Amino acid sequence: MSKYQLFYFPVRGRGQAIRYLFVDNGLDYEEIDVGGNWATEYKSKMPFGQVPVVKDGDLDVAQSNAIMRYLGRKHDMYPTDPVEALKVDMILDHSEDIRGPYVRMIYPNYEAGKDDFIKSLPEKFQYLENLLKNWGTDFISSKISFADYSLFDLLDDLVILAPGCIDDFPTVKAYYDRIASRPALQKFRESEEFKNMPVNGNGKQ
Ligand code: 0HH
Repeated sequence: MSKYQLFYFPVRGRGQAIRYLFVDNGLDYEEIDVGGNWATEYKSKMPFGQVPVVKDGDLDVAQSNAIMRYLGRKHDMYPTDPVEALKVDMILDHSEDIRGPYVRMIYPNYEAGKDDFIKSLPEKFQYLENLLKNWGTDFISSKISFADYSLFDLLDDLVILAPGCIDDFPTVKAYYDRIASRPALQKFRESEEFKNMPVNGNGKQ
């Protein structure tokens, strides 16, 4: 199998969950930094004029969540049981309901919007706490799925934004710690490459 290529800016952003999926599953990939010549060289070549894009041989895979689903299906990280797949889909959509407002706060409205955004989080965490507690599994499903990397990365961004914000939600906190302590992810997150990579493109976090 040829090496995957991840086209993205040198930030965590919407590329980070993809990186976690590659790293945690030992999948070979290379980063293509589109930052230098984005407008002149890369934008027009991307299916939607945006990144992340993963190249799998001749195939251009675009849209971050579609990329995650594609890799999940290819590498046995998307449950085949409809109810288990539903859990994974529900959590990914819930994550997106948080990530969207996060991005819309971080880029154009950080100073004015940060406090209100942080105040909106406990309600969102409580839903997550209830579901994860009720399902009672170590991951969203019985084994790790693509959505675990998406949820973990989102929680990580939120913990950076508001340290301690998940501490009142024991199931969510234990879940976050469990994913963070997976050996390949832990090693990757201790690397200089990871530590030096900004969370977002404008330096806000
Ligand atoms: N729905 C898409 C998805 O989920 C949204 C992708 C998207 O917004 O995949 N992509 C943005 C980049 S993410 C994009 O392609 C934000 C990262 C910003 C990094 C800035 C540069 C940092 C330099 C160090 N934007 C470019 C564009 O739309 O032209």
